[in-house]
Amino acid sequence: MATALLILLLVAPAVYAVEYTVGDTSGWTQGFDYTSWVSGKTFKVGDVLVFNYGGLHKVDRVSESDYNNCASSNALESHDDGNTRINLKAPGTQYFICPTAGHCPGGMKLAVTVVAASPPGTNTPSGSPPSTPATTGTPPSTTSSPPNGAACFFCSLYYNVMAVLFSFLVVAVMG
Ligand SMILES: [Cu+2]
Repeated sequence: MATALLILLLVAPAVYAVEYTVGDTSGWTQGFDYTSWVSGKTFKVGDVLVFNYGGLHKVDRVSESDYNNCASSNALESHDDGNTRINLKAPGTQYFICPTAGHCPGGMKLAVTVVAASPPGTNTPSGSPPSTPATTGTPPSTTSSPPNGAACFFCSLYYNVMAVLFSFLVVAVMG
Protein backbone atom coordinates (compact mmCIF):
# COMPACT_ATOMS: atom_id res chain seq x y z
CA MET A 1 0.00 0.00 0.00
CA ALA A 2 2.61 2.48 1.07
CA THR A 3 4.91 1.21 -1.65
CA ALA A 4 2.25 1.75 -4.29
CA LEU A 5 1.75 5.27 -3.05
CA LEU A 6 5.45 5.89 -3.14
CA ILE A 7 5.71 4.69 -6.72
CA LEU A 8 2.77 6.88 -7.70
CA LEU A 9 4.40 9.91 -6.16
CA LEU A 10 7.66 9.25 -7.95
CA VAL A 11 6.06 8.75 -11.34
CA ALA A 12 3.48 11.52 -11.28
CA PRO A 13 5.75 14.59 -11.52
CA ALA A 14 7.56 13.28 -14.58
CA VAL A 15 5.42 15.25 -17.03
CA TYR A 16 6.75 18.65 -18.00
CA ALA A 17 7.12 19.39 -21.68
CA VAL A 18 4.02 18.78 -23.74
CA GLU A 19 4.27 17.58 -27.30
CA TYR A 20 1.56 18.93 -29.55
CA THR A 21 0.83 17.25 -32.85
CA VAL A 22 -0.31 20.11 -35.04
CA GLY A 23 -3.77 19.33 -36.40
CA ASP A 24 -3.88 16.19 -34.27
CA THR A 25 -4.65 13.19 -36.48
CA SER A 26 -5.22 15.44 -39.50
CA GLY A 27 -1.67 16.70 -39.33
CA TRP A 28 -0.38 19.70 -41.26
CA THR A 29 -2.64 19.84 -44.26
CA GLN A 30 -5.18 21.81 -46.24
CA GLY A 31 -8.77 22.22 -45.17
CA PHE A 32 -8.03 22.30 -41.46
CA ASP A 33 -8.78 25.20 -39.15
CA TYR A 34 -5.56 25.77 -37.20
CA THR A 35 -6.97 28.84 -35.49
CA SER A 36 -9.57 26.64 -33.83
CA TRP A 37 -6.95 24.02 -33.09
CA VAL A 38 -4.86 26.56 -31.20
CA SER A 39 -7.72 28.01 -29.18
CA GLY A 40 -7.99 26.65 -25.68
CA LYS A 41 -4.42 25.40 -25.65
CA THR A 42 -1.69 26.97 -23.57
CA PHE A 43 1.74 26.54 -25.06
CA LYS A 44 4.66 26.86 -22.70
CA VAL A 45 8.37 27.26 -23.14
CA GLY A 46 9.78 23.76 -23.48
CA ASP A 47 6.76 22.37 -25.30
CA VAL A 48 7.19 20.88 -28.76
CA LEU A 49 5.16 21.28 -31.93
CA VAL A 50 5.18 18.30 -34.25
CA PHE A 51 4.17 18.88 -37.86
CA ASN A 52 3.24 15.72 -39.75
CA TYR A 53 2.80 16.23 -43.47
CA GLY A 54 3.52 14.90 -46.89
CA GLY A 55 3.14 15.69 -50.54
CA LEU A 56 3.67 19.31 -51.42
CA HIS A 57 3.44 20.63 -47.89
CA LYS A 58 6.25 22.33 -46.07
CA VAL A 59 6.70 24.27 -42.86
CA ASP A 60 8.13 27.77 -42.85
CA ARG A 61 8.55 29.82 -39.72
CA VAL A 62 7.93 33.43 -40.65
CA SER A 63 7.48 36.87 -39.16
CA GLU A 64 4.08 38.16 -38.13
CA SER A 65 3.69 40.33 -41.23
CA ASP A 66 4.76 37.48 -43.50
CA TYR A 67 2.24 35.29 -41.71
CA ASN A 68 -0.47 37.85 -42.37
CA ASN A 69 0.57 38.19 -46.00
CA CYS A 70 1.37 34.51 -46.56
CA ALA A 71 4.84 35.50 -47.74
CA SER A 72 7.51 32.84 -47.52
CA SER A 73 10.44 34.49 -49.26
CA ASN A 74 11.90 35.73 -45.97
CA ALA A 75 11.27 32.58 -43.97
CA LEU A 76 13.19 32.37 -40.71
CA GLU A 77 13.24 28.57 -40.93
CA SER A 78 12.19 26.15 -43.65
CA HIS A 79 11.41 22.50 -43.21
CA ASP A 80 10.30 19.83 -45.66
CA ASP A 81 11.18 16.59 -43.90
CA GLY A 82 7.56 15.57 -43.32
CA ASN A 83 8.01 15.27 -39.57
CA THR A 84 9.15 18.59 -38.22
CA ARG A 85 9.67 19.14 -34.53
CA ILE A 86 9.71 22.74 -33.37
CA ASN A 87 10.98 23.36 -29.86
CA LEU A 88 9.25 26.34 -28.33
CA LYS A 89 12.24 27.98 -26.71
CA ALA A 90 11.06 31.43 -25.78
CA PRO A 91 7.90 33.27 -24.82
CA GLY A 92 6.15 35.16 -27.60
CA THR A 93 4.21 34.29 -30.71
CA GLN A 94 5.59 32.06 -33.42
CA TYR A 95 4.17 31.98 -36.91
CA PHE A 96 4.17 29.09 -39.34
CA ILE A 97 2.85 28.82 -42.87
CA CYS A 98 2.93 26.33 -45.68
CA PRO A 99 4.85 28.05 -48.48
CA THR A 100 3.30 26.01 -51.26
CA ALA A 101 1.31 28.28 -53.56
CA GLY A 102 -2.25 28.71 -52.40
CA HIS A 103 -1.96 26.68 -49.24
CA CYS A 104 -1.40 29.48 -46.72
CA PRO A 105 -4.17 31.67 -48.16
CA GLY A 106 -6.37 28.58 -47.96
CA GLY A 107 -5.79 28.36 -44.22
CA MET A 108 -2.54 26.44 -43.86
CA LYS A 109 -1.13 28.83 -41.32
CA LEU A 110 -0.52 28.58 -37.62
CA ALA A 111 0.15 31.20 -34.98
CA VAL A 112 1.18 29.88 -31.58
CA THR A 113 1.53 32.06 -28.51
CA VAL A 114 4.09 30.71 -26.09
CA VAL A 115 4.10 31.64 -22.42
CA ALA A 116 6.88 31.20 -19.90
CA ALA A 117 6.83 27.85 -18.15
CA SER A 118 5.33 28.32 -14.70
CA PRO A 119 7.70 27.45 -11.87
CA PRO A 120 6.77 24.54 -9.57
CA GLY A 121 6.86 26.65 -6.44
CA THR A 122 6.92 30.28 -5.47
CA ASN A 123 10.71 30.46 -5.66
CA THR A 124 12.34 29.60 -8.95
CA PRO A 125 16.01 28.61 -9.18
CA SER A 126 16.50 30.85 -12.19
CA GLY A 127 13.83 33.52 -12.25
CA SER A 128 13.30 34.45 -15.88
CA PRO A 129 11.45 37.74 -16.22
CA PRO A 130 9.20 38.00 -19.27
CA SER A 131 11.56 40.41 -20.95
CA THR A 132 10.53 40.01 -24.55
CA PRO A 133 11.66 43.11 -26.40
CA ALA A 134 8.74 44.25 -28.48
CA THR A 135 10.78 44.85 -31.58
CA THR A 136 9.07 44.07 -34.84
CA GLY A 137 12.06 42.58 -36.65
CA THR A 138 12.24 39.19 -34.94
CA PRO A 139 15.81 37.90 -35.02
CA PRO A 140 16.31 34.26 -35.98
CA SER A 141 16.25 33.13 -32.38
CA THR A 142 18.92 30.48 -32.52
CA THR A 143 20.93 32.11 -29.76
CA SER A 144 21.03 30.42 -26.40
CA SER A 145 18.54 27.77 -25.37
CA PRO A 146 20.44 25.95 -22.57
CA PRO A 147 19.02 28.14 -19.75
CA ASN A 148 15.53 26.73 -20.30
CA GLY A 149 16.72 23.16 -20.28
CA ALA A 150 18.75 23.82 -17.16
CA ALA A 151 15.78 25.43 -15.44
CA CYS A 152 13.61 22.44 -16.29
CA PHE A 153 16.23 20.08 -14.97
CA PHE A 154 16.09 21.86 -11.64
CA CYS A 155 12.27 21.77 -11.73
CA SER A 156 12.25 18.02 -12.06
CA LEU A 157 14.96 17.64 -9.47
CA TYR A 158 12.97 19.75 -7.06
CA TYR A 159 9.82 17.77 -7.73
CA ASN A 160 11.48 14.44 -7.27
CA VAL A 161 13.21 15.43 -4.05
CA MET A 162 9.93 16.72 -2.66
CA ALA A 163 8.15 13.53 -3.76
CA VAL A 164 10.72 11.33 -2.03
CA LEU A 165 10.56 13.38 1.17
CA PHE A 166 6.79 13.24 1.16
CA SER A 167 6.86 9.51 0.53
CA PHE A 168 9.09 8.98 3.54
CA LEU A 169 6.69 11.00 5.61
CA VAL A 170 3.76 8.88 4.43
CA VAL A 171 5.64 5.65 5.12
CA ALA A 172 6.60 6.90 8.58
CA VAL A 173 3.01 7.79 9.38
CA MET A 174 1.49 4.61 8.01
CA GLY A 175 4.17 2.22 9.20
CU1 LIG B 1 0.66 22.92 -47.89
